[in-house]
Amino acid sequence: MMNIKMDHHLGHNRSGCHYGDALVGYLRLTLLGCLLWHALPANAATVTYDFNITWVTANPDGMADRPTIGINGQWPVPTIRVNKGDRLIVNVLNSLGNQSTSLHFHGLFMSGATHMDGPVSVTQCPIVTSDLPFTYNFTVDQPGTYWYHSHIHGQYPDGLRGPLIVHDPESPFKDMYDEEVVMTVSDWYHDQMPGLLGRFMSKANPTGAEPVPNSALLNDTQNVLVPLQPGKTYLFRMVNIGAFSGQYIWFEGHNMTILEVDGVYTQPAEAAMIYLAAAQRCSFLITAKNNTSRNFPIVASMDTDLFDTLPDGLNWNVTGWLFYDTAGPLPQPAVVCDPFEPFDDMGLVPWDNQTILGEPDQTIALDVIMDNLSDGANYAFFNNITYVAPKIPTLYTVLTAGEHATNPTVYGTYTHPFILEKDQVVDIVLNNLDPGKHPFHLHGHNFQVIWRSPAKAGTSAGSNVTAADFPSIPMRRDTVVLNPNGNMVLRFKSDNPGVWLFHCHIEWHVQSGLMATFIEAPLAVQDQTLDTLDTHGAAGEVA
Ligand SMILES: *[C@@H]1O[C@H](CO)[C@@H](O)[C@H](O)[C@H]1NC(C)=O
Ligand SMILES: *[C@@H]1O[C@H](CO)[C@@H](O)[C@H](O)[C@H]1NC(C)=O
Ligand SMILES: *[C@@H]1O[C@H](CO)[C@@H](O)[C@H](O)[C@H]1NC(C)=O
Ligand SMILES: *[C@@H]1O[C@H](CO)[C@@H](O)[C@H](O)[C@H]1NC(C)=O
Ligand SMILES: *[C@@H]1O[C@H](CO)[C@@H](O)[C@H](O)[C@H]1NC(C)=O
Ligand SMILES: [Cu+2]
Repeated sequence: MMNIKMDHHLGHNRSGCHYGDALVGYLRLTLLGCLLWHALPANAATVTYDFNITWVTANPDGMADRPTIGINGQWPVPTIRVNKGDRLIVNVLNSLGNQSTSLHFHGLFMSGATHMDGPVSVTQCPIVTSDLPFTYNFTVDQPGTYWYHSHIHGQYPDGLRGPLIVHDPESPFKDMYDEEVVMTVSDWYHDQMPGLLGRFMSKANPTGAEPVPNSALLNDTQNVLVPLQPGKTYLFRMVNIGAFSGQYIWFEGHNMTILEVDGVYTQPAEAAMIYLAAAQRCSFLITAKNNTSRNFPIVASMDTDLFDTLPDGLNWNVTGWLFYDTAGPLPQPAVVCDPFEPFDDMGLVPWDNQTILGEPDQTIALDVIMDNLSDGANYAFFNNITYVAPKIPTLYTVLTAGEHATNPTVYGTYTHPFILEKDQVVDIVLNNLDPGKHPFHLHGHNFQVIWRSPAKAGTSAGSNVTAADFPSIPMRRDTVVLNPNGNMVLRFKSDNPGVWLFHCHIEWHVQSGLMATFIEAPLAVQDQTLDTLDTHGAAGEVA
């Protein structure tokens, strides 16, 4: 009885996803007999995706055909779906021909599997064009709304980004809705990233003005119709898979009941409008009207405060509709004249009521600075360091440095390494010396946001913050916006040995250096990773 495995050893099939097979396997197994079903984790399947990464042509805003990075000949790229507890295998074959690639699974902790995290030069070498796939292989133990994207050379805005949904049979909210709607929001460029990056990081752009997107997309298109049936309640899982712009999102005539941010369940919270920065996720309930008398606009509006200029003719809004009346008109959204007042995520309370972690054992203080270097281009700095990728991925240095792995100097100054000891409470104190918003993301963790100066307070708030100002049950997520000239304190426990990037998720600022490397419990990383490689002979995967 214990020999029964949920693994399906699926063959390679270029047509894509095997979730259906895994589900069939699960159903078949549950039919094997009631005696088994208490003994086995009902959802511990292996879910395999074969991704052949290729160039395709796409034109999601109807304004310009452009080469776009697709999967298995298609764009938009597929949504990855697993159940909590599943093993996820993604075989990545790079058929681009002219670019390397990699995949990061944003928000997943990769416990014991830091070598599967995806950032090139940090935990792996690039996946080059070849006829051999690179296999990502890890278990997923968190529920909620995530996404996957390329983590090399500012590549994901060229198309290689999509949702990753972790279903939770034990969700505390599972009885509150009838259906689920996955929806992405994003900015979109007509030009490809290599050219845009060259112009951005150049002495011809000394102020570091970021390229302004050409349009906004809802679900990788415009004018998306979301069919709703009267009387039903829907769980929307919304992901900002964009490169740069935060988005204000609202549904005319309907409130949202927020239940999750970045994979963290929350106490239900009512919102009329939300703000999703690049890389943030939110799931919320929308209760349908009980009649089909009209259709209602859905609006996403790019945060133009981030743009240095507003080019003539730019439409920074995108519209879709809650589609009740298939024969009825699609009304234009009402113009909102008042300043936007999105729901403040600092007001969220995690469902698990996790209380604030104790006093920090280590505090990492980072000033966010934009400045020019002698090549005339504009760079982003934490303190006085702008990140430069090492030639050897940082994880490989951990694995080969022996006892010296605890000495930050072996990683090179410009990877901006911080060594964290196992199971400590760590504070990251961020001071924004820049007038822009920056959504900060930590790999391998989520964090408690124990302090954030309010949106318009600037430098005037937060210089005298004490523990008395911290909430007893702080909001937790994996990506959070640092306000213009503001400050913020993030707290987490270093309980996940690995090499984890901490960075701004605006892809322009990743390229201009707003990153640091957290090397967490390096000696434990040596034990766990070398074990994995030895036992399973997978050394080729990381080489
Ligand atoms: C994935 O990893 C598990 C555990 O290390 C291993 O048993 C399995 O063979 C791996 N699968 C693939 C396809 O590499
Ligand atoms: C968004 O697109 C995905 C596939 O890319 C699809 O599964 C989903 O149903 C779409 N959502 C809506 C609201 O159209
Ligand atoms: C339909 O909704 C309206 C307004 O929300 C409410 O007053 C009415 O009682 C509802 N009707 C039914 C049959 O639920
Ligand atoms: C986008 O929507 C906002 C809110 O209704 C409105 O103020 C703005 O004028 C719109 N922008 C464009 C270009 O239509
Ligand atoms: C940054 O400043 C610190 C403190 O003044 C100094 O020790 C360090 O060498 C500087 N790093 C770089 C890269 O200049
Ligand atoms: Cu930034």
